[in-house]
Amino acid sequence: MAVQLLPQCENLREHVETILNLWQQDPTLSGKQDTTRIQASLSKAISPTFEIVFAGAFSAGKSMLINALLERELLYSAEGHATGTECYIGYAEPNAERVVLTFLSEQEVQEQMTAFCAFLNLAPSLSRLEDTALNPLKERAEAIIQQEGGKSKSERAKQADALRLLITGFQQNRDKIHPTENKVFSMEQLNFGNLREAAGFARRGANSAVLRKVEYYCHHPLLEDGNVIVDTPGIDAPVKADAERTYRKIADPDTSAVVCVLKCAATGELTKEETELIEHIQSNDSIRDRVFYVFNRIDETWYNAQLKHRLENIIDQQFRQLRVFKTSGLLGFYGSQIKATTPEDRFGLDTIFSESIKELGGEEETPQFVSEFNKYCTSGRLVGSPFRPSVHGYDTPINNYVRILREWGKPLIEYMIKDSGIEDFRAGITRYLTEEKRPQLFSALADDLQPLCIEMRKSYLDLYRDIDSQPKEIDSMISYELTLINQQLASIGREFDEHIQTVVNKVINGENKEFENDFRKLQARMVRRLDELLDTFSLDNVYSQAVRIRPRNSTAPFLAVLVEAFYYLSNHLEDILVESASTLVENFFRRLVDEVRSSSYYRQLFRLLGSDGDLEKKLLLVKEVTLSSLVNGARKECDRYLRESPRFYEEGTFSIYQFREVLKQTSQSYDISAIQDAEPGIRQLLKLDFEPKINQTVRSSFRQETNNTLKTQLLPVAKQVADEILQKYPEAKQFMEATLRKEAEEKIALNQQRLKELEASIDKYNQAVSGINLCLQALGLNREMLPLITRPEPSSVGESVQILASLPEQQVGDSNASEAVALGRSTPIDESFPELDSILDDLR
Ligand SMILES: Nc1nc2c(ncn2[C@@H]2O[C@H](COP(=O)(O)OP(=O)(O)OP(=O)(O)O)[C@@H](O)[C@H]2O)c(=O)[nH]1
Ligand SMILES: [Mg+2]
Repeated sequence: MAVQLLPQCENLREHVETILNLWQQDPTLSGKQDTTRIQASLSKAISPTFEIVFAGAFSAGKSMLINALLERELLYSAEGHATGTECYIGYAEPNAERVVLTFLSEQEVQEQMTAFCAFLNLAPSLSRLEDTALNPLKERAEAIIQQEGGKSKSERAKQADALRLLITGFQQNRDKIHPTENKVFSMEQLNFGNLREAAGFARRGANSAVLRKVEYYCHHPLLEDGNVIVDTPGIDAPVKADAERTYRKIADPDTSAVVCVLKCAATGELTKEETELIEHIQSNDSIRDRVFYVFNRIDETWYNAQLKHRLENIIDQQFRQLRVFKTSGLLGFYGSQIKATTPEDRFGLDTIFSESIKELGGEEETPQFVSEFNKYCTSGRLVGSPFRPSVHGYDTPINNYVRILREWGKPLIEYMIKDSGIEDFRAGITRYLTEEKRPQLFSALADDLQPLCIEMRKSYLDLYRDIDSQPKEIDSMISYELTLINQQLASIGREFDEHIQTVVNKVINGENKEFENDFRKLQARMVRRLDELLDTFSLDNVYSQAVRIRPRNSTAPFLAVLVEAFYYLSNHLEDILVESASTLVENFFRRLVDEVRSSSYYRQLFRLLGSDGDLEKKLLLVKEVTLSSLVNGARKECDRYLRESPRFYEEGTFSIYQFREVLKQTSQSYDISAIQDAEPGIRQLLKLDFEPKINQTVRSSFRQETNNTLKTQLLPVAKQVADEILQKYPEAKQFMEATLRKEAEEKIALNQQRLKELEASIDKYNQAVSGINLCLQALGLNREMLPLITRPEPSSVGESVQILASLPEQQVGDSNASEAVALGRSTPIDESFPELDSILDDLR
């Protein structure tokens, strides 16, 4: 089944992989495009096999269509759920036809049985698959089929029938089923004399139930060149696991093309499952547009004008410009089979159909094809043809069939086969497989590679130009570097300024996490401190303080007590706010200095000056100014706490009510005891006045103060520093002159190294692309070739470098055409890359 690639294409995988590796290794390129699509198209192009999967609704006629395509009865085709396993049909030499059968493992059989039992609400013990457990289960399944009135009468009956077949299959093939492995048998091991017998075994329902995979190897020209036809269970098969197998096959990267067999000729509409199938097909990169849509059962539209009309609408609206075929697998297949029959065997009734005829009480049962044939003769399809068959209502279908064929013979059969559309389908598939497939697969690969190559070529040339434009002598490198100093100083200053702006903006917008944390701590400390102060301050002390101020008097007004308490609270709160604000500023600047130190502009500044040019010192100065400004702000803020808020004394507020109550209490006597008794009330009063003030501070005014201070202190300094850095040119020049020699030496060496690597990459790229282009040419593809890279002449070295000088001779080739491709001259590529000329001009 292996396919011989053209000699020019033998190293295709290697070439494409070289390009992909170069792409992956280059960090500037690797993230830009996804290469999985290229890998998929590469494996398709060089794969020895090409799997064509037939998929569609169950009973759409997939198996019949494959039989018709190959003109032999290979696959089991029947009403109801016929195919339960994947069947592969590959190529064999005429005398080497064979079948390979892969059986389920006992474990898999058990899993399937358990699933059926769960559906049927049966709870048998299946720990060991002994007949003692299986026979009663089979009887239960048969009973269910009877109850439901037949095996296809309901979903329950269908599942019961599937279970029955599975049990029978397991019992009959026990010797071929391993506990955990999938055993594989050749035809000879199973004592089948030929493919027909083996296929007959696999077709039987019970056997097919325990088969995991069937592989046929047949002699047919369609299967040459590695083509493999795959038959699958219907996507809406009543046995869920079977349907899932089909979906898995559709997603499988081994699947290369799909024949989507649709049933809408018989139903007049696309089902939900069919639409889903089409979507699934489209999402597999291994399939792309390699899809054939077959509207099978077309014969049904011949007897029903409405169906015909609906089918035409569907095709017109949804399948225009796609590969569409209309077929009758049934008429096409049996037509091909009865061509070889004679009046003596009653046109196949005694041979091909002998099994399906089985006499029923002396009367023969009509095979499906015979009825369909008679229907065909009266369908109107023969109008305008030389045939005039008549079906007599008074005679049996079988007699009509034999008589008509006797009268009209082979020409009528030929006519019907033509009508069945099978020949057109076969011709279409054959043309695709023999003429279009290979070129198309390679073309798809080239299409996928093209954008990648264009990107690589551009990137390599840009890099080449960049390295090449840099001085190659130490002295010129030094003067080149010196010319850059001004520019570098300016960008250091600009980056510093931008950095500070970003930091300040983040604080203002509340996006600096650490700063927000610190500020929240400040808020919490203020609120907690107020509570502590209210809880712990001593009224005795406050009262004594008020009395002490006026030595002439031995008592003090309640208001004086309040006044002292106000001073006490405000002063203590000020202490805590000042302390917290200092911590906030300290932390903020510590982080800022750390960030600045680890920035690239800071390193660059060191490189140019050998120091940071007092940058850090300046930041610390700003810190001091910011700190004192914010401490002042904090003091001012807390000083204002001394003023009672006017709301506090407003008529009708709780605070004024409380004030009066306390006043009443304190005026009871003139010694300290009245004040002491009023202590809870006084605390309450203080709380009512202070809480809103603190809230205002921590939630709004002090935050605003902080933001403003940072902004007004930091931003102007950042600008000023940027300017100062720019002024450092003389210092930088002096310093750099001393260090540049060593740096220049290193840089030149590095550039040489980079250039060497780049040249090696370009050579590798060119070799790979020439290899691919030669393969594309050998296939006779009339398409744009992949772009080669013509390395520009180095600007300071006079000699011209012929880039492909290192190409092996056989790749450059003898013919002028292939030489032109290999050298990247006068091919369609040059026209598609006009920018190359301008790059070359620039470099010269
Ligand atoms: N009228 C008519 N019947 C057809 C045609 N093709 C297939 N059939 C019948 O439809 C039934 C199902 O055919 P299969 O080939 O088993 O269909 P399938 O798609 O393989 O079905 P599953 O394997 O069960 O998914 C059989 O009885 C066929 O004889 C057709 O073109 N016209
Ligand atoms: Mg089938």
